[in-house]
Amino acid sequence: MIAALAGGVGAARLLAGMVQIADPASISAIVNTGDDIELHGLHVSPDLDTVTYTLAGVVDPTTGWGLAGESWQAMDALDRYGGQTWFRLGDRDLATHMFRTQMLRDGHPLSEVVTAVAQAWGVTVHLLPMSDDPVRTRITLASGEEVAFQDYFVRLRHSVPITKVRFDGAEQAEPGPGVLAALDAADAVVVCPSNPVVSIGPILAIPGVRIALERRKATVVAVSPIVAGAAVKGPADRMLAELGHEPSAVSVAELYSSFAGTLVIDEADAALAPRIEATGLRCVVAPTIMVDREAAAHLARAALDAL
Ligand code: FO1
Repeated sequence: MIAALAGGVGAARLLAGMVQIADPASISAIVNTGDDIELHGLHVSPDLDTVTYTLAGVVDPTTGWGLAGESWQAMDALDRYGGQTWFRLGDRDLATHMFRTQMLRDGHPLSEVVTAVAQAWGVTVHLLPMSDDPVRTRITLASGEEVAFQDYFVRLRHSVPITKVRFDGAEQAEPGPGVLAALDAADAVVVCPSNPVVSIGPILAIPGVRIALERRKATVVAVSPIVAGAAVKGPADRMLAELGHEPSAVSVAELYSSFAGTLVIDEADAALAPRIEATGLRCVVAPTIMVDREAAAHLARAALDAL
């Protein structure tokens, strides 16, 4: 049994590799919900949808989110009214948010929505929201203004410096159904190559999660999302720097060293291995750029073999 901590695109790609070397039904992915957003009266869960669509083989391959071959009639029609179209919701993607919103309104927890959506797409990996309770990542910009995650990430194109990140609601949130059980029962826990601050951070902020990992640290392996000082995708390197960390795999090791036993880094960072091992983590060097599913499968294999 494998448990994975997952954010969006990088995690989804690794999981798409992992299902090629392990039985999908033996994998439980604990997914970040701090990016969730209410828009047009709909509840959107970007990381859960990115993981679901990627595992279903229907994700848009260029963006890594949303559905391939989408039409944008609703967004175009909304433009007529000057409505909010900065967060692009394709016509078929909208059905996911409509369905999720109705299930939530009918009193079903997010975890039941996730199971229904995953089943509808034939995804057999167990997808577990980190919590059924609302947790929202809030970003304080250098201007002092605090904004919601998607406002920072999409509306402002994460092109503004930040000074603080917090996870509103995390202290009061319960781990989602099956989350702690998966972390206790798994033979291996894989921390996917997602943004350590805003994708893995919210999951660790859920009461009980960090301690569950610390208890089994030796069988927790993380894959660095930072390669040669840069994020493979997104603003993780800049966020680390703006929050006072060196934008490198060494900072990832320092952030993870209390609950992970091993960090997989890219060959480009091989020279950092001594500094990473000085943080207490074992360091494994492997190709970590997932150019295709085969590369993702090899990376998943390398991560699991590291334990
Ligand atoms: N990212 C963008 O950069 N622009 C968008 O318009 C956008 C829309 C969107 C719609 C649904 C969805 O599931 C994800 C979407 N994303 C978009 C990606 C999303 O902001 C990120 O994947 C995560 O929140 C960060 O991992």
